[in-house]
Amino acid sequence: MNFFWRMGLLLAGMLAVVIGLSVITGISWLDLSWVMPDNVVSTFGPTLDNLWLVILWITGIIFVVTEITLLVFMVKYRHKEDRKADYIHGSNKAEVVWTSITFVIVMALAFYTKGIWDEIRDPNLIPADAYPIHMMAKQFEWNATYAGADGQFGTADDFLSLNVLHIPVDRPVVVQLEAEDVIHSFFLPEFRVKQDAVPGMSTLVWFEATRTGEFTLACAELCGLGHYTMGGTVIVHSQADFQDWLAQQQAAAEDD
Ligand SMILES: [Cu+2]
Repeated sequence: MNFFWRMGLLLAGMLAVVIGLSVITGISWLDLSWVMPDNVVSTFGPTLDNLWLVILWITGIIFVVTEITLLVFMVKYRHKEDRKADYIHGSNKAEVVWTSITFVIVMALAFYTKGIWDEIRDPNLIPADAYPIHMMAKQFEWNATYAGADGQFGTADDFLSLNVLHIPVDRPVVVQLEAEDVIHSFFLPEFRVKQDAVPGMSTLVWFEATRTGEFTLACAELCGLGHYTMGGTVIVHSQADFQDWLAQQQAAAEDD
């Protein structure tokens, strides 16, 4: 059996495994929802998902083209009796070409994403009516502080919610994120929110829930032995329920 046949059989085998797996698991080639589930509940989430898919397609196509080229060259330039290898010193032309292509792609992505980046990350563009919450991360819990009736933090009517972040639907929320001990990462997968909490730093992160329900709060930074337990819940209330919950907590805080 010559070399081409062996390579052909190998490729056919790999293809059969991939197709077999996709048939057995019912996962389609073009449906990528199993990679990025369609469970997004924040206003900017769909834009981020879309961006992620665009980048996945670009890198995916480059990956496939590169691997095919590698295979073709492996076959084309395989060992043959009486064929000697050439010593070459690299190619300036090739270097310039692939560096330029990469540069253009990265710059295009930078301009394409600037709007959404500003919207999410620019501290000056945080919605003015965002509801403020202070979040202190520590090994291994999330302490959310609410300002209480006076709307001021650091006063007697502040109250704490441990590992459960209560927020209203359809209203921006701005979380002031801090860490007490080591670096943690505030991760709300369904909101497509992830932000490091760094000791000594105060970071603002905002988002707006688009529907009510219970969602995941997790730490996405390996922060110690108990890291895996550093989880919680985000409860998105209707606006009225949120006001009721606030009133209840405030009343309880005043009783103390
Ligand atoms: Cu942590």
